[in-house]
Amino acid sequence: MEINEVTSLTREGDIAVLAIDSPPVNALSLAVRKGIIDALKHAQDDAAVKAVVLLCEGRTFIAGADITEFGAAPASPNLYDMQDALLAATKPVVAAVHGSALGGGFETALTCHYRIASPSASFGFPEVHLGLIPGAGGTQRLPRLVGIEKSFQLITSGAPFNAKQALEMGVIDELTGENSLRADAVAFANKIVQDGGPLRKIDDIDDKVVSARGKPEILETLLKDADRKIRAAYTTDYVMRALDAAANLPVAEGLALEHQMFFELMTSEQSAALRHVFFAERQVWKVPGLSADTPARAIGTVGVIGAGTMGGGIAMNFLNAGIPVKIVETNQPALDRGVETIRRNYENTVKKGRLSQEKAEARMALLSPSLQLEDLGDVDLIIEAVFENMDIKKEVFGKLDAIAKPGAILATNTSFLDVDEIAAATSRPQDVLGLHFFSPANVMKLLEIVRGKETDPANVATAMALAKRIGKIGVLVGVCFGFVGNRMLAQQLREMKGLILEGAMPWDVDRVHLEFGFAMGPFSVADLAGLDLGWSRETSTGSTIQEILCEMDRRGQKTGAGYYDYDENRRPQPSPVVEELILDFAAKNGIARRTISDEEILERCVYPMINEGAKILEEGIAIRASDIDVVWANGYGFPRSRGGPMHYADTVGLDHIVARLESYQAKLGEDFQPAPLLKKLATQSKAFNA
Ligand code: T1G
Repeated sequence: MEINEVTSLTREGDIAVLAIDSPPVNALSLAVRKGIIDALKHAQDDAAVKAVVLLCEGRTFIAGADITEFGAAPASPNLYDMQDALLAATKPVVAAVHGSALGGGFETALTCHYRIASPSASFGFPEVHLGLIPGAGGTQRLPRLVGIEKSFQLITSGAPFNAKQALEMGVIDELTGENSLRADAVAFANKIVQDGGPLRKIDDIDDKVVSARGKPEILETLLKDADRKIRAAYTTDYVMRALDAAANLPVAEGLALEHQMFFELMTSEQSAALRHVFFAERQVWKVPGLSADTPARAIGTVGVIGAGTMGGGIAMNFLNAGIPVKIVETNQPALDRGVETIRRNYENTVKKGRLSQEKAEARMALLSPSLQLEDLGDVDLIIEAVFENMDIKKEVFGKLDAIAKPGAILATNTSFLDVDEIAAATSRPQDVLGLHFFSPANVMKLLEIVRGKETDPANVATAMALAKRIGKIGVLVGVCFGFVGNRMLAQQLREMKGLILEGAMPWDVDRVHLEFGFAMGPFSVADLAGLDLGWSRETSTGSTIQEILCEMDRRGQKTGAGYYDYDENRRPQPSPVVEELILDFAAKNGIARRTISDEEILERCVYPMINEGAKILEEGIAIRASDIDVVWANGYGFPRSRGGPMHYADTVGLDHIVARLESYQAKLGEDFQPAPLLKKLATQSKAFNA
């Protein structure tokens, strides 16, 4: 019988099967909550029904609360009303899990009397990734099954665990067949009915938490031993308080405290920002005008030109996905170095236990080194990662035009050059696009896919599909100097270098960025990347602090000194040498230094980036503001808990951003002139991410 548009109840003998069918992930939307409540009432009222199986159609069990409802006015019945209906059931309810039982989905299963799962199923509380804690009983019921210690690990990490581990921990009662979940669930329910016995409720179990009662040192030790990220997460304190309640309070009081803390977090700016990034990272795949069924070309083999840091890292992405790669260099030593670097990377991953030796060897076996560009004549996609020079790139693409097979995609890894100009060096501009990987290319999730004015839409679709296949977040961008990320980065670089001449020191600028939430400050990042990128002693003019540092052989971490001094463990220290250098440089250039506030440092490093983002949107270089947020959260370490530069601007208020930019414009010039789109939105009291 259909209960509502997403819920049905069907009888199988004495068992009622309550099925949820709410694509894409059976999230606990209002309709799903209503459907479960109404279906349970039907099952309760039907004397012929002896037990209920709760399962989902589609790819997964309930994957959580419906995050799209967050921030909106709560709709009744809420998640707790639905759980109360399950808790009040007088007939056994068996949750039958496949796919991922996450967050509120897992918590729903914990309010059922029994839980079974298919072997490929997984469970987890990913709430902390959204700046939340489990808010529907997870922090009170999981400890009653697995204890405080295991609950601390699972909830603070947000890590999923598989069905086998769930069985071992006592989270589920039985594993089903991989393709017989429904039948096995009905059989399990029948057995429960035949066995009789009292209904089993987690809320009545105490033995797993009583051992931690009155022992706060248990949680204190867990926190002390936790890794740095968990200790630093603002949600960890909330988890600690919730688990302390699980150990020491009756379940009703623990639930009340959990609910209160959950709502406190749900209404926080951090959680709103993290939820924004969650959805933004799923929006990037939606390209207006590119229908979902645009045929993507099959990419069976890839050619990479250049076996340096970028070329080797790029090649690894495809080897990791099981795609054969031909890697080409101009000379044997460079080729050998490149191949050896890839091999060493895999060996290190094997040593860390994150990859089997067998898989590492299988990936290396897919790599074919060559000195001949002609060997790329049969591959489906060629990516060049040669020196960042337009003439060199145009020469390479001219050669590829003659070598590559018809229909092969020719991609440049350039990080800021004009892709249209490169495409014009071939007779097939429709097959040319940019694939801008971020270093280290085998690690960074972001891939800027640069669409040329003549790039064939099928090639765009192919590149987007390939990005997914190699585990990247592919953001489609247009052609301009620096595309999205580097174009905005140029604003930050200009301001940070000006600030240290006008009165701040590199460590002041970095501290402000760290306090804002960046993992590293921009000067530390520069030292890590190397201050001599694009620098040469022959052409150095000594006209900037960075050039002078390079001339002093202070080229960053790799030389033990850059903007910072580094000890033998590469720990950075503010450098008296650099401080003196900056003061002398400012004096020689007639710059009267002044005290610069943290607020000015932050505003001058971030607001011009936001302003550039507005121009990027106006020019159509980025499809949507949230794409810009995805670029910065995944390519440049912009704190996810701030949502990305454009979301952060919305949080601050665009009118405030405009006012501050105009104030700096009056003092510092046209670099701060607000973009027309920014001014328009501010005037209309609108936001970037409407
Ligand atoms: N609510 C609403 N929509 C969701 C959703 C959710 N929880 N999860 C996914 N979607 C949408 C997503 O936006 C995308 O939409 C589509 O589903 C496919 O997602 C009280 C409060 C389940 C592992 O954090 O981890 O419960 O773009 O591309 O790669 O304590 O989605 O297609 O229109 O990611 O196969 C806790 C989040 C919520 C799980 C599937 N749950 N989701 O991955 O597909 S908070 C989560 C995921 C909570 C309780 C608290 C993944 C997935 P569209 P997808 P996938």
